Amino acid sequence: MRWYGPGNDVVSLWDIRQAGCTGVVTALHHIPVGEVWTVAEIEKRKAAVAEAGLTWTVIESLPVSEDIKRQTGNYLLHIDNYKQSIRNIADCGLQVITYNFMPILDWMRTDVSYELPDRSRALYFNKKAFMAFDLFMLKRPNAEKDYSEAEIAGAKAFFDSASQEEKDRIFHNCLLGLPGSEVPFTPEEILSALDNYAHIDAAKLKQHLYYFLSEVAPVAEACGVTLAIHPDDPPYPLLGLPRIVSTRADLEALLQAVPVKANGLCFCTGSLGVRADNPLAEMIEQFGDRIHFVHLRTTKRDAEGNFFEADHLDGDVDMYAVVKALSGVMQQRQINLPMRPDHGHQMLDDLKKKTYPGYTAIGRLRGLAELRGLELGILRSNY
Ligand code: CS2
Ligand code: MN
Repeated sequence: MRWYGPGNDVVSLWDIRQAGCTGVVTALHHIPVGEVWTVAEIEKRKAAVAEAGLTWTVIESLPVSEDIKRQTGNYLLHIDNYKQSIRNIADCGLQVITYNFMPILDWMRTDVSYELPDRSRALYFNKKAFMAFDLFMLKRPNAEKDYSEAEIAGAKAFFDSASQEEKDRIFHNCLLGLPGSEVPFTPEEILSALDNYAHIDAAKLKQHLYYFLSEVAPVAEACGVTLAIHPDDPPYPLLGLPRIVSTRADLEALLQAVPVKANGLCFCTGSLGVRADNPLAEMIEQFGDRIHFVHLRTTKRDAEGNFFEADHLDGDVDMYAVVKALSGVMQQRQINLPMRPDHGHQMLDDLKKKTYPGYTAIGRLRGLAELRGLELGILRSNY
C-alpha cells in the first residue's frame, strides 16, 4: 500500500502490515519538487518503514517539475537533480521510481465522497459537473471552444440546478492539490498555471517527455533502478491541457523513444481502464518486459462519460484477465512485480475518519484481500 509518511497519514505502518502487505510505497513529500533527495533523507524513511517489518522498494512518486514538463526556467538543473536523486535512490537499494508527466494536475475528480448503494464512499468524476466547473466557476478563458454546444447546454443546466453547497463542493474538489497535499490550488493559481501551457500542445509535451527520458533513463539503467511512468487520470485532456500517457499508442511511443529497460511503466488499470479502447490484458502482454509496478483498480463508466471507482473486482476492468496476464508476465520474467490496490472505498469505521481521498485503511484492505485471493487462485490453477 501507499504510505504518506510519518505524521502525514492516519493509516499507520502497522495498519498496513496488518492488512497483509509486505511493503509500502512512499515518497519524501517534504522535499520540494526539483530538489535532490539525499541519501540521508532516503535512509531515514527506509529505517522508519523497516521498523514495522516492512520493505520500501518502490517510490511513488519522485515528481517531475513543471519546469521540466515545460522546458522553462530551471529545467536543466532539475534534470541534473533528478539524475542525482536516481543515483542516491540506487545507492540506498531501492528499485522502482514512479512518476507522471501530467501538466499541473495529478488525478481529477468532481466528488471525493460519492455515496454508493451500500453507503460506502468512492471517488467520482461527473463530466457535467467538471464542465460546469471549467466554464462557470473557474471561467477558464476560451473553455467553451473545447466543448460542443450540447455539452455546454448540459453543463449550464447542471450548474443552474445545483445548490450552492453542491457548487462549493465541486469547486473545492476540482481544485484539490496533488496526492499527499491538503492544500488546494486557488483559482488564480490554476489559471496562471494554465496560461503557462498556452503554447504547449501534445506534440510539444511529448518532445519534452522524450527529452527528459533520454536524459534520465540511461542513468537509471546504469545504476540498476527502473522508472515507471503513471498514466494520465482520467486518460484524456482536461482544462485544455495536453495528456500524452493515456492510450496504447502513447505507451508504445514513449517506450520506443528511449528503448532501455529502465524506461518503463506503472501499469495503472484504474486510470487506463477509464477508456474502453484500452485492451488492458493485451497491453500487459505487449508491454510485459517494461512493466515495473502495477496499480490495480477499476472504475464503472456510463454512456455520458461519468465514472466512479468501483469495488476492485466489480468494475469495467476484467480483473481476472488482468491478473492472469500479469501472472504470465511474472512467470516469464521470473520475478514478482510490486503491486498495490490503488485506492479503496471509505467504509465501516473509516467513514468517521479523515483520510486522503481514496487512501483509507479498510477499503484498501478489502481491495488487497480480494486481489490477493484472485492472484493465488490463478497461480495455483495455472502452474
Ligand atoms: C495515484 C497517482 O492516487 C493516485 O491516483 O495513482 O496519484 C500516482 O501516485 C501518481 O500519478 C504517480 O506519479
Ligand atoms: Mn494509479
